[in-house]
Amino acid sequence: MKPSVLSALAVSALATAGLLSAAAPATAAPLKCATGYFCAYEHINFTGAVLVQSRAGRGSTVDAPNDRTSSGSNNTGNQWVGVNSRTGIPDDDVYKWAPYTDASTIGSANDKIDHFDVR
Ligand SMILES: [Ca+2]
Ligand SMILES: [Ca+2]
Repeated sequence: MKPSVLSALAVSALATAGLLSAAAPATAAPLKCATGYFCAYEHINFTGAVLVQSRAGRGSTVDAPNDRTSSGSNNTGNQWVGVNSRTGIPDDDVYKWAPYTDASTIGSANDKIDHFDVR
């Protein structure tokens, strides 16, 4: 091949590689939760819709879309407790975030939390 053809092929290969990497649907980037806030996410690994973004103080109850939370990030100095509301029997604390902790998955509490208690 002539040098010009080789370079054209190289450029083409590079362009193709670039397009492929740009189009590849890498796992969704985690959403950053601001300092001082607690954030709850629809999906694991801090992805999907941000269901709760709150800096409510200790003693607060923070409502959340029912049965959707799958991960959460606690950037506050308070404990945040995910609560499953129940009828006829006491509500159930299904997951607890200690101050300044993240949970990329929440095990058996997945898609159960209906509100958060800040303690
Ligand atoms: Ca979910
Ligand atoms: Ca529930």
